[in-house]
Amino acid sequence: MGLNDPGREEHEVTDQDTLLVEPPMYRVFLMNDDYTPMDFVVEILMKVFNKSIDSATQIMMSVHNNGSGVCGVFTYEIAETKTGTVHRMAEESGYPLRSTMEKE
Ligand code: TYC
Repeated sequence: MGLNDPGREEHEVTDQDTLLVEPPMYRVFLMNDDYTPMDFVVEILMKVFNKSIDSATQIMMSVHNNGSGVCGVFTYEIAETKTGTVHRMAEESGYPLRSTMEKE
């Protein structure tokens, strides 16, 4: 099956078809602040965004130096869940770390 399935009917690609095949994707960002410890940000990137320690450290340093940085690209519900998880974990630890999401 799939795009090359000979039985697949050809038809005009409409906006609705595009939505069904490719859902909108959202970039999730971490924002820099002056108070959240670097180690905590690395832990978040590893636990919530499944980054290796090297990749997490690179992203954390980029956010620290540039003000914000992309942690990953997800469908809406997954992006919302990850953003909420970042905020819950930060709040539980008493840090002001913020995460935002933006449609690609
Ligand atoms: N700027 C913070 C510090 O110097 C570290 C930090 C990095 C905070 C990334 C948030 O998203 C962040 N402790």
